[in-house]
Order: sequence, then structure tokens, then C-alpha cells
Amino acid sequence: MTDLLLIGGATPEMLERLGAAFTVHRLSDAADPVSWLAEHGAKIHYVATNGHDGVKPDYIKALPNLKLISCYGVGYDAIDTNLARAGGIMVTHTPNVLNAEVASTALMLMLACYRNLLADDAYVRSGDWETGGNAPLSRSADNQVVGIVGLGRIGQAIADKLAPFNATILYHARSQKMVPYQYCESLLDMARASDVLICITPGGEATNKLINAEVINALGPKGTLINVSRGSVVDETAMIAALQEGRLGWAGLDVFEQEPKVPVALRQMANVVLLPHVGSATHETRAAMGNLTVDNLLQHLDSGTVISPVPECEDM
Ligand code: NAP
Ligand code: 8YV
Repeated sequence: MTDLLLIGGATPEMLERLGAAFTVHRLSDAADPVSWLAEHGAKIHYVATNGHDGVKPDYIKALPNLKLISCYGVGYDAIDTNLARAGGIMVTHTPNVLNAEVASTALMLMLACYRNLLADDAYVRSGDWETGGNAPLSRSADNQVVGIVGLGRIGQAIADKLAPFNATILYHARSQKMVPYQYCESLLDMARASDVLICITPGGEATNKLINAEVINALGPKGTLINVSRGSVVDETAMIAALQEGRLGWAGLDVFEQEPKVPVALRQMANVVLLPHVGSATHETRAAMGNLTVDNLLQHLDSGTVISPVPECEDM
């Protein structure tokens, strides 16, 4: 059987399907991954990985016969696609099957920030409701101006899910779309005009700290920042300072600069809602992502073609 290297975890269903078609080597079983790759790298033709672990450039270089990297996730900023492409290696990912789930996560964070979900839950659990009376009022999430940073597949799903909340939707992306929302070429202008900013661009160099101190100040003390993209997209230090100093109102975050490390300062704040990168993490959506990850590998093994290449590899 053809040899496949698994980097990071996989669901039991994925492991069962992979095991039926490939000899699976788990990099996590190697005491020293670099030595293991030096000894066994030449026999590996396929890699399955995820958006968090990706494939280190040195690992790609240590796999001279690699044909395909299949990523369990839509974001592939942890894979150097230029290096892969230069070596004739195809890269695939899992677009679309997670759009609705990640959009739900963004809305959940926005609603939790607006309606004081965590504080109110704590108020009931602590017994303070019995002794302290009614909880403080919260803010309505209806009729808000929402600026979506990155109106791609998931950004559009977020816009769709916002419709019942009667949101006025603005968006910023590299290019204008044929959509009934206002395009903002200037991210800064959009931040000034928005009650909420929802970030859903890819990570990587092009978007590194796109949400900087200036953008955060423009969003302002009554503003809410939601990040379901990558931690690198927001200047975390600037965001923490703004939250502490009251220059930014609230933040709902699923992603962080140094996952799974989350700054203590953030963990102590009452005006933030924090999630451990679970935007797509439901049984249903992860099953669909896992199937697409494995389907790409099996189709390539069978016919040399794939279902969902990353844009950089579409013409390979
Ligand atoms: P997509 O369809 O490729 O959409 C990306 C959007 O970002 C596009 O509108 C694109 O603009 C815009 N964009 C890209 N670079 C930009 C830049 N430098 N400045 C401004 N806008 C920029 O991707 P998607 O499927 O919606 O996924 C987006 C990202 O979400 C993924 O890459 C991943 O990082 C993240 N994600 C997170 C989770 C989670 O669990 N939290 C789950 C899934 C995905 P144009 O349309 O003009 O090119
Ligand atoms: C996954 C994601 O959690 O798809 C993405 O880009 O961020 C998430 O769906 C990640 O890929 C790790 O598997």
C-alpha cells in the first residue's frame, strides 16, 4: 500500500478510511520527527494534516516523493503553497462544507457580547440573582451596522445569518463583489462606520495585523470586535490595550496569536468572550471536513485528480 504521513490528529472515521487505502504513519508517534523524516521521508507520497499543524517547510523538503498535501480545514496559512507548488506537490483543503458552522460561531460570539451571556450565566450560577435582584440590562444585537472583513465563502454565510437581525452590512475585501452590501475600500472608514467588525479573512503575511491599533480605535469604545479568522489578523497586544483602556468596547474571539496560549490579561477581562478555536468544531461539520480531506486523497490515489485544490494549485 502507498505510504501516507499523518501530521496532527484525525477523527476515527478518517483514520478508518485512510487505513483501508494507505499505510498510515503518524508523525506524533516519532520520538524525533526530523530523524524519522530523514530515514523514512522518501517513501511518503501523501500527507494529511490540518490548518493548525500544516506542514513545516523543512518537512516538505524532507519528503522528495510527496504528491499531495490534504488539509483538514479551509485555512492553509500553515502550509507554504509556493514551496509545495515548486516541488510539483498539490495542496487541497476543505472549503464550503464549514461555511454555515463558522458563521454560526461568529453570530454566537456577537450575540454573547451584546447580551452579556457569560456574565448573566455566572449571575444565575453564583446565586447572586436570589440576593442581588435583576441582572444589569444588556445591549440589543438588532439593527446594528456590521462590517465584515473578508466577504468570501464564510463572510457571505455570516451576512446571510445576520439578515434576521436587520443588520446594515458593510464589507471590506481585496475586490468589490456583486452583492447588495456597501463595499468599503478603506478598512479604517468601515471601522469608523461600524458597530461590529467581524474578521473572516485568511491568515498569512498579507493579512498580518490587518486589524491594528488605528482600526481598533476607529471601531471605538462602543464597538465590538469578533475574530473567527486567524489570531495573526488582529494585533493582539493593541487589542488588549484598547479593551483595558476602554478604547474598544467588547471582543469575541475564537482565534489567538499563539494558540493554545491565550494572554492572561484577556482571560481576566469581563468584556470578552473566548473560544478555543472551535469555529467548525461540531460532529456534523467535522465529519464533512474529514470526508472531503480523505476524498481528495483517495481520488488522487485513484486518478491523479482532486476535488478541492487551494487556489494556488488549481492549474496543476
Ligand atoms: P475565502 O472564501 O477565500 O474568503 C476570504 C476573503 O478574505 C475574501 O473575501 C478575500 O477578498 C478576503 N481577503 C483576503 N486577503 C485579504 C486582504 N489582504 N485584505 C482584505 N481582505 C482579504 O475564504 P473562507 O472560506 O471564507 O475562509 C476564510 C478564513 O476563515 C480561512 O482562510 C481561515 O483562516 C478562517 N477560518 C477559521 C475557522 C475557525 O475555526 N475559526 C474555520 C474556518 C475558516 P477577495 O474576495 O477580494 O479576494
Ligand atoms: C480547523 C479552521 O479548526 O478550517 C479552518 O481554517 O480554522 C478550522 O476549521 C482547523 O483547520 C484545524 O483543523
